[in-house]
Amino acid sequence: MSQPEVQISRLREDIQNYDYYYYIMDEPLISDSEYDQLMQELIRLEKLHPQLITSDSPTQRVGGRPLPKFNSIQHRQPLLSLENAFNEGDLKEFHRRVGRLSASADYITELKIDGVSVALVYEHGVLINAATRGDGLTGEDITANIRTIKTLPLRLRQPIPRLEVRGEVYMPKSEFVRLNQEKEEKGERIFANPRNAAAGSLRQLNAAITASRALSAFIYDILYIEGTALNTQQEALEFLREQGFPVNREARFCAGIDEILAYCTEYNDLRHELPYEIDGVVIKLNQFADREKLGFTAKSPRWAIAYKFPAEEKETRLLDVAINVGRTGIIAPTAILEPVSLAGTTVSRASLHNFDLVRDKDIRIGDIVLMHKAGDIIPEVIKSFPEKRTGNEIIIVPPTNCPSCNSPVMRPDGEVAWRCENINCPARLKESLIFFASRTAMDIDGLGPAIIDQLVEKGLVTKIEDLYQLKVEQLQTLERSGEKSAANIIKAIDNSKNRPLSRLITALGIRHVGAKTARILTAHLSTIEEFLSVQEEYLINIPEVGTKMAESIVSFFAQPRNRETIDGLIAAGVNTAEERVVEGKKPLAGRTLVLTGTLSTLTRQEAGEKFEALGGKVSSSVSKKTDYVVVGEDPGSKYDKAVELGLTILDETQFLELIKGEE
Ligand code: 3BD
Repeated sequence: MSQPEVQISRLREDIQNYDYYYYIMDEPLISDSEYDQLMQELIRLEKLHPQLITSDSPTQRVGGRPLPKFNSIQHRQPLLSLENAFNEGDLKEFHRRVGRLSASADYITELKIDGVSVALVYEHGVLINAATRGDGLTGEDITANIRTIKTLPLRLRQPIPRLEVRGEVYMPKSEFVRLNQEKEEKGERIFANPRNAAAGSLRQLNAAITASRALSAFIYDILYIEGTALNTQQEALEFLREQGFPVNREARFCAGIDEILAYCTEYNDLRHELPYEIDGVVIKLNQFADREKLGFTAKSPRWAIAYKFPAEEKETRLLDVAINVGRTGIIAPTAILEPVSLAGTTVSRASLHNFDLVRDKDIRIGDIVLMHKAGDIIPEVIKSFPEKRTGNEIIIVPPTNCPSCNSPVMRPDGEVAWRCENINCPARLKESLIFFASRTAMDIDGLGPAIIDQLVEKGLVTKIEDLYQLKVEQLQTLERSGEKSAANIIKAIDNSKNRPLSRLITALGIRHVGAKTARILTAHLSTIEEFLSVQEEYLINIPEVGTKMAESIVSFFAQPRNRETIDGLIAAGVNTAEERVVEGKKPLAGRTLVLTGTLSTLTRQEAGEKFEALGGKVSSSVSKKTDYVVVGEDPGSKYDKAVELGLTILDETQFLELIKGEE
């Protein structure tokens, strides 16, 4: 193998190993920044040697262009269904049937993940294709989408000649909540539950969209394997885990029906504590030899059954509808409910999302409504019961004017949401200020909703920039929600003047621009002035920026009111330039470097000093622990040793790039 080949394959192996410990063993071996450095190094080497890129490289999770459509894939093995059990009686009946035909009554119980069923095929240990379940015989080719799921291995830990597995792709509850919040802010239709969100995210012809959603998966079944003999489900799960698959840890060995019933009860109670949604338990015979004795019906195995948890739905009364005005002006109806206990909490409010939905579901004030929790977290009205009406119910319609500032409400083309378009609306201002001061934005400690509410009500703050004119005496006049003294809040406001530009951009609350996007933008635009004059054409040339985002940014900075805010912030002394260099920044801490040969633009001494200034250590001898070997003209034996050990070797240009990237 050539030198770059060795370096690349070492890096890949390392990253794959770190991934395994991070995603599968929940035991990170290195820090995120160390991991990022390895990844960046691999990307750099692959850019230099594109002919060495392989499909199982960790850099290849999102690649390629959007597909014109999904191809269909014929499953080699038909994917079976499961029979359902809804109560104890059904489970006992299943156990009796099993007992008549099987030698043992050893079961494995698994959580029934509420996701999307998929089948994956690996050849010689490399993921070669992935398909949805479809009708069990034919599914859709979603290989590109599956590759973006970080918890699924692109390469197994052993080169199994052929392995086909099935599992469930799911969206964690927290990601479901985040995604729907984002969609609601954009005025887009939200997903009803994590399963729909997972399905919608997987069925994206553009895999970059799938990649932006934190999907995960659990693998639970081997459809086909070559070269390994397995005798029980327990062994199969262990084997899958060893190969690097995410395997759910709650699976349990159960000897007989009593243990099965106990498992079902236990997890019915525990389900709200889990970070992913489950809708039941799957009970499977453990011994494969026993399974053979039982065989299959037309569609499902006789040796397994799915116990479905009872639905968590409750009836209550809709007492009233509150109208909420969000930061972006979205006017959303909120249901005020007679309190009802549901899936582990008491529910008394629920977002009704938008007025179209209220109309379509025919929900009226005074109605008896059926409630559940989307994603096991977010209370939602499923439906009303028109047959239970008394005639006194009130139909809910969108307000014609903003409940806060009374300006007329509008509905932008193609959106489901009505909006208050007055950027000086007090309700919008409050939400904007809460967001501006929040942890991900300007991080102003102590300036929370209670204080902001009073500042706006008393007219002490009528626009964002007013925050920086506040005096201690003014804050002292407020009814204080406690802990933080007026002086501390003023100090925190003052401190926020030194935040990096990316935080200020986040804090402005430009539509489609979150914290991550803001950091991407400020890597290209390093002063607020550049933002003020930026053109759409420039923005869409940034890989992560799309047309919608570019439009939104340009339109934001074109609005006179927003320009005034920025002028006000500049006048107040808020930092509007690129990230200030933080003192004591040591991105290369823990890294060691060896220099050999003559460099052309700087001396070895100077090179070493630059490396040390970033926290790195310079050593005079090469060992396995050396992170980088910088090679100049006429290198000595250190170079040969570095090659022998397969270390990362940098030429002068690469070294300068490394330093520059970290300064
Ligand atoms: C889970 C079948 C067998 C291998 C057939 C026993 C029906 C969806 O966590 N085991 C699980 C889960 C689902 C399973 C099997 N084990 N089948 C399992 C399953 N831990 N959800 N399912 N499926 C998967 C299905 N999907 C869509 C349409 C019809 N059926």
